[in-house]
Amino acid sequence: MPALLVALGLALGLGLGSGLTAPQARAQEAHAQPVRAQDLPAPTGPVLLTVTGKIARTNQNDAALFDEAMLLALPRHRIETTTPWTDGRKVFEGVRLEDVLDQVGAGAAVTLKARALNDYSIDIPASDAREFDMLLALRMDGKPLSRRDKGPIWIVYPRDSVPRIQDERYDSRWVWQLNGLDIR
Ligand SMILES: Nc1nc2c(c(=O)[nH]1)N[C@H]1C(S)=C(S)[C@@H](COP(=O)(O)O)O[C@H]1N2
Ligand SMILES: [Mo]
Repeated sequence: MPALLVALGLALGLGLGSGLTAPQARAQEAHAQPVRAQDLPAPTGPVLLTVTGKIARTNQNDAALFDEAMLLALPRHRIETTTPWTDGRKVFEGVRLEDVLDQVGAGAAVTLKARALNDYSIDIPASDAREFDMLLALRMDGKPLSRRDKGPIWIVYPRDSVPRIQDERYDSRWVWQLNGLDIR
């Protein structure tokens, strides 16, 4: 019984502790976010991705719009993996989701609400981007992803190299036809 009481006390103490420190930690993060006078350059081609929400850099009202050239100006990365939706090992190329988050000053992101052209939408923990280096893939086996086949942007996880993300919870975050990220 005493052990149970100690455990209960600890649990309550931890809950109270985090409740008190969380807002302060958040405030510090907000201050750490660099204030940039310079906005993002405006897109010149068709807009593929619109980022909204808690971002520090914008190029149209409160949003950051990206055309293909803006995305591909970021460092290119690749992930080679099988997927439940394709046959055999595929080479996905694109840019790291985290680099896009950095571009828009989304350092305080907790949740990314991802939206697709087909109105699919799902919340992705921002920590995934740091943990797994997901891609915003624009090409598969060297060919642009077409709208009728998962394009123009597909969120790709390194599925083959990380066994614990080989499950339905993570599969549902492989948003294809991605066109929006709302940063919360
Ligand atoms: N754009 C878009 N991406 C999507 C979905 C969708 O309906 N639209 N479904 C998600 C879910 S819930 C899963 S489990 C996987 C696989 O979907 P499938 O079972 O329809 O192949 O893709 C994810 N990505
Ligand atoms: Mo799903």
